[in-house]
This record gives sequence, structure tokens and C-alpha cells, in this order.
Amino acid sequence: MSETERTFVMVKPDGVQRGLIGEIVSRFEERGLKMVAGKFMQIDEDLAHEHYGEHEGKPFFEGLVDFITSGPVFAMVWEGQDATRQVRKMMGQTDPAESAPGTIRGDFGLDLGRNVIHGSDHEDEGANEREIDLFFDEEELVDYERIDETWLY
Ligand code: RTP
Ligand code: MG
Repeated sequence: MSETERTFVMVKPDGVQRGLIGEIVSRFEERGLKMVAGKFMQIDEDLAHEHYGEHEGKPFFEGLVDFITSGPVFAMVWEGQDATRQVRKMMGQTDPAESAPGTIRGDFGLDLGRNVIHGSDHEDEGANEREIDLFFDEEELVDYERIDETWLY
């Protein structure tokens, strides 16, 4: 049995502007993942640099920072067995054009720079904890049981 874990997910500015918050939240809810935090917010320059620090110096970095600070985002923490990897699978590939239909990016995006959603990288050990810490205070994470948990696991 996989371990229960928490993963950081965010609807990017293009997803918010296109009215996709509800659709995206629904997909994770219906899959059986449990939302433990959610925050509608504006990312400033400093937070953008910290969040995407791994890409600093790459040719697309400045454009990425401009984009992620261009409008509000919906930041979330989702919990469940193998949550990080399952969320990444539901998101599709980084490039929406390479993403399978049925995935979030494959259903809602066409352009690499406008790919609707962010999820912590499951291949980057510690990314989840780092990003959850960056976006949320401890008291913003809510502990509770979802009514269907007994039937999911
Ligand atoms: P994200 O961090 O945003 O969830 O995306 P990801 O893990 O799938 O991809 P990552 O490699 O972390 O890249 C971060 C974002 O940078 C943009 N990008 N542009 N022009 C390019 O070659 C290029 N490569 C990446 C994408 O918008 C990607 O989401
Ligand atoms: Mg990434």
C-alpha cells in the first residue's frame, strides 16, 4: 500500500482567468484526494523567484515569473495515497501539446507557457514540503476525515 502524503498544487493565472478552478478541484475531489488547504492569492516577485528558483538562469525564467505574477492563482494542498505522483499523472506533461486527452493539461491547454496548473515534482525529493511551507502557514492546513475515506481505501 502506498503512503498517504500531501502535495502542493496550484491553478495558474491562465486557469483562473479561464474559469477552470472548479473543474480542476472537482477532478481531484472525485478521484478521492482530500483538500487540506486552499488559498486564492496573488504571487509577488519574491515568491515567484523562490518557487521557481530551480529554473533561475534558464531562458524562459523571466517569462515564467512574469506569467505566474500576472494574475491571481488558487493554491492548494491535497492529501491521499501516493498523492504527488497521482496528481502529476492527472496533470499530464509539462507541454500541453504532448499531454494525453483526459489529463488536465491535455484537455485545457495548447501552449507550453500557459499550462493551467502546477503540481510538486514527485522526482524532486522534498519539493512538496518545501512548496507547502512556502505558500501556507501550519495553521492553514486542516486535519479532518472525509466521509468516503473508508470506501476509498
Ligand atoms: P510546473 O513546475 O509549472 O508545475 O511545471 P512542470 O514541473 O511540468 O515543468 P518545469 O520543468 O518545472 O517548468 C516550469 C514551467 O516553466 C515553463 N517552461 N518553459 N520554454 C521552455 O522550454 C519551458 N520549459 C518549461 C512551463 O510553463 C513549465 O510549467
Ligand atoms: Mg516543476
